[in-house]
Amino acid sequence: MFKKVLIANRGEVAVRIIRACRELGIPTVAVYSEADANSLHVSLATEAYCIGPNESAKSYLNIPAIISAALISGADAIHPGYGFMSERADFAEICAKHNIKFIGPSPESMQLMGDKATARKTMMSKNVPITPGTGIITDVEEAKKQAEKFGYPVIVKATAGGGGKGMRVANNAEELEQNITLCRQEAEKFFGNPDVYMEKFLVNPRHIEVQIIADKFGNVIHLGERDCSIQRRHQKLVEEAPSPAVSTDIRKKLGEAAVRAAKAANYEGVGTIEFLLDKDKNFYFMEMNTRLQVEHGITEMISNIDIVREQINIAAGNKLSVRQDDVKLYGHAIECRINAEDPDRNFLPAPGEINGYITPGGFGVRVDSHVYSGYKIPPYYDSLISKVMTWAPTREEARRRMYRALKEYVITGVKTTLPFYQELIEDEVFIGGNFDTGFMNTYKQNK
Ligand code: MV4
Repeated sequence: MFKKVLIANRGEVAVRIIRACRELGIPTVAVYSEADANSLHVSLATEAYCIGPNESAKSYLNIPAIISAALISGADAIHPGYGFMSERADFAEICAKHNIKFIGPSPESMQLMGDKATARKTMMSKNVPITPGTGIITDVEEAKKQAEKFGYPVIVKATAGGGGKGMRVANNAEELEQNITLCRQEAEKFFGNPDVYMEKFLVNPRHIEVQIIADKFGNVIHLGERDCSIQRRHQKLVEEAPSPAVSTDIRKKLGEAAVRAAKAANYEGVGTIEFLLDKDKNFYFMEMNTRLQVEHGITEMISNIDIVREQINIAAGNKLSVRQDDVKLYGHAIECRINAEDPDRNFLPAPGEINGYITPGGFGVRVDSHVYSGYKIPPYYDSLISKVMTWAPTREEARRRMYRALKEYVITGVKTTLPFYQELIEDEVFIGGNFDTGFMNTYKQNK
């Protein structure tokens, strides 16, 4: 096992990882920016190093400072969490050069999945369903012919993009030509790679993602799906597991496709295969997230498997502790991401000092957070305060428990999205479970 793990992250995920390390008996190293000196991850870790000023670019993305902290402290592994360095193949390579284990997949797997056109090709070769589409577009006239064949609308995507960045929908040939030009310019500017490709555009699908875990011995398991359809501008708001739209039969097919996808990438570690599900219950591979995800906790609740503990164990070279046949999914879990944002002002970030704080508790309730009464939310990073998760045997019980937990939760001093969720959880479309990625567009209009 590792002698010491450095957590190259902040906020609730840093706390989550420190907790897993503690339970494994591994000392931890926190790194922090000047703005985060009073953050909970700093006091929970065994030791802590300031790695730079407030801005992420000078601290949590500062590779020399992070590597120096690892070398000085004698950490033999780095956990990148999510965001920041978590999907940077170059960072994983630098870790390897310094004899530090990057807790995540190989740089090669990350690169393969980071290039969306290559990922699609790889999936196609392993019979993982993908949307009708093209490879990298080289000839605009040829692209127009292809689009006629698929039928409009189509979506132009940057191969280096992902998570909703660098994509544009076209409804006709004229828009397609414009969007290819615009998308190429944006892709060059944001990702340093102008290559774009095209897919048939699915209108208001569900966002379904499958959690997988793979060890270095070629064992790959899946832990079922999460439904992340309720999102706003590609920020997830509510996630649940299992999806109300997925039957036992589809779950098996999704899980098997996800395992094939992970094997195709020679994947090692924890990861998520993102699919879109259409009205006829056809699913299509979208992308793979080669990291631990924010919403992993709801999968832990229905599977009873500690995903971060497995992740650290696997990175240390151990075998998966469970086989697919041992995975028993039970009950239903829901997560609400509570942010320091003003829902009445278009979710405007609302940093500041929390001066009163009472968390919900009781059976089936989990709150993952790094905040406390007196904590100042800095304006430099994302505005996530906490993740409220509830579990119960059925969806309706988990939903009612969520309502109860959200009503118990007190956060004063800053505006939060708590009131927004208290309303959403009682929305009749949400109660019915019959929603898709268009949910927030219609929800807003009716409020
Ligand atoms: C799509 C799509 C419809 N058709 N691709 C956005 C995030 C990225 N992972 C993929 N995305 C989409 N790709 C085709 N061919 C619709 C989206 C999409 C979306 C996907 C999941 C969750 C929310 C979304 C919101 C808008 C668009």
